Amino acid sequence: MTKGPTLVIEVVKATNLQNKDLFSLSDPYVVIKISEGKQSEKTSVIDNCLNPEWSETFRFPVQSELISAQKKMRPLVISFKVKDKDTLIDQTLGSAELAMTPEEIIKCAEMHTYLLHLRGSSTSAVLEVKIRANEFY
Ligand SMILES: [Ca+2]
Repeated sequence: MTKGPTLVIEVVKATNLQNKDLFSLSDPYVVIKISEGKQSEKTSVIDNCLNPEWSETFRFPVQSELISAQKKMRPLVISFKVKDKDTLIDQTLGSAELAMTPEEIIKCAEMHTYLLHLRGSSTSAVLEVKIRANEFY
């Protein structure tokens, strides 16, 4: 049981992803990282799909990240990278970041939906995520 603030992040879905596979469609999954990348999680891979729906929820205990963000007067950065699963090297289909101040996180008790436009995508792809903060896990 982890005490302290926890970020609850649901990766809902992506729309209009770029196709990077030659003979089929991309096989997307999402990598989530908190701040300097000490914590990361990934969704499952959805084969052959440009509009994947994951609806997967992850919990990140962020007490030490919040303290360090407060000290450095910086927001906490949550980064999302959508990748295409391949046999050799997984290519990036697009990425997005969300910066939240410690105050915003503490106040974020209800689920907020964010529509993130993916950088590096030639197809104006959008990633939908939901975020809320729990005081205790
Ligand atoms: Ca692939």
